[in-house]
Amino acid sequence: MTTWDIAVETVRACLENGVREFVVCAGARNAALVEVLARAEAAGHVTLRQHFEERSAGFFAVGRCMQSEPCAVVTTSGTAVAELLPAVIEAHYQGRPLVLVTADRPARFRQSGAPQAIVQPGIFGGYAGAGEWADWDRRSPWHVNVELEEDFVMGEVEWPELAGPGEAQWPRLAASGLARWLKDDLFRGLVVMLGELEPEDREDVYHFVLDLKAPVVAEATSGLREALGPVVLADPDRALRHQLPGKVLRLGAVPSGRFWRDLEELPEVEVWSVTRSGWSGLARDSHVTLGEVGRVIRALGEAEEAGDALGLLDGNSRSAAEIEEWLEAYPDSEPGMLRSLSQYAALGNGVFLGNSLPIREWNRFAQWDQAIPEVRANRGANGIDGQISTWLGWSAAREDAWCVVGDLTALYDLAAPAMLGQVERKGRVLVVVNNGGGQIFSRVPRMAAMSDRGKELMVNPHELSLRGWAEMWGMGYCRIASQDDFDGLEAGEVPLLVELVPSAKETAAFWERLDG
Ligand SMILES: Cc1ncc(C[n+]2csc(CCOP(=O)(O)OP(=O)(O)O)c2C)c(N)n1
Repeated sequence: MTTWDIAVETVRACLENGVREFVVCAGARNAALVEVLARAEAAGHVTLRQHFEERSAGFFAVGRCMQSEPCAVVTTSGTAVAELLPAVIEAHYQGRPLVLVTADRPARFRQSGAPQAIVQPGIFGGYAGAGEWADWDRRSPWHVNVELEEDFVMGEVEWPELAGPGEAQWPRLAASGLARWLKDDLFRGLVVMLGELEPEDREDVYHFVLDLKAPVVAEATSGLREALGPVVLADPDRALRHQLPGKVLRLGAVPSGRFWRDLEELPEVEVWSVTRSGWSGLARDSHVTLGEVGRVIRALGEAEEAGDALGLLDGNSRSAAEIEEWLEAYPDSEPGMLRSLSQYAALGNGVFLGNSLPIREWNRFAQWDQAIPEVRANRGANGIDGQISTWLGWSAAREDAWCVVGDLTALYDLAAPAMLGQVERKGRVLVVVNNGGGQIFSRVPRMAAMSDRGKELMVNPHELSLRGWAEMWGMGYCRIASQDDFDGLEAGEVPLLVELVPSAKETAAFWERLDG
């Protein structure tokens, strides 16, 4: 086959397997693929976007896959391929259909030291499947490595009759064990923990949880944190530390809260997870049901009321009132500013939360009155890399999309805004909580005993402002250093960068009151 024919076949196979979106990262080696894709775009078969930086492109594609459809990244050969590894790992742990189409030099170049010739087959290890397309389950990364000569002669392309995108493959559903478990020993206290839920799972989870009437720990990414009302624990990490439940039912992705981590050391608490990713999220024994959460719940039938055997919800209004009191007392603290920010963001059309403090503080301190249409995060491998890119991918077609990340997280993904010209811009707001470094580490108790130099190495302190970065990419800019500055926050036609600068003094005082 000629290089052109191989390129045509590769793109056709992608189309036949339901891949309709591509992020192109060009180089000499993948020029034939790029040209075939350009023609597929002209024929109306695909959506193309481009980026010069493969790491960012990979995460952007992970974000696109959050819409349940596969997305491919198309790279040239060499280290361009290696740049995709973090996104592939994230997609592996999230269970996303990320496709990697990597141009390679012909096999004879391998281990020769020739330019841009590295060993590409298997480069993603166990994090991506490869081989016959028929073996792809459409819910995990898939690698297509294509050997191409650099010179090629272009020909015509005939497009196949395209079927629908194809369904993800799931193992056979078995819910009877879980149904029995849910009825046993309810006197020991059942707590439901909600991690990230796909939008199509939410309705079933919502009704099931309300029927169960058990206390709920609802992460913002479940999409049900606000909607479930009085059964949601206002300060779950504190409530559960004092009163240990006998059983935990987790629905959705692995939760980010403290209590989930504590479960590692609490083998007496039985845990059953129902999850699309299949990960138990714990290194100890627990039960896992792999499947679409909504379908598993429907298979359980009517939920029997479990109730609140331990009275965990009794102290709920007191906990909530206490948090409100400290948020009001320290309005310019990081939690205080996040509370105000969440009131603005709730008017938008979805929020993406960065790892580190944003996701934890949002879960604990964001407003409770208004349900936000969708909240997303990259909780697969919990990296701080590629966050802005993933947000842009997830919200590419969405107006009024918000993102909240830490300053180091933003500095990690400086090339992400290159995509701003290829996505919806209206009402887009990127909030960077600039607390001068990785302040999550200053909240870790065991760090208190570290030397000053040790702490400095952990936090990466800095005094940078992101104003110049906003200007570079044509974003509006707004600095918020106190509650009064929120008056200047107005989203518009141009993406807006909000640099949120909390008071370190108020933040320290807030935490001392809450934890003290
Ligand atoms: C790729 C990657 N490198 C390192 C880490 C370890 N890490 C976790 S949080 C964090 C600091 C994040 O700082 P920032 O984005 O400013 O957020 P803040 O802690 O201030 O909320 C680091 C370095 C990580 N999670 N991922």
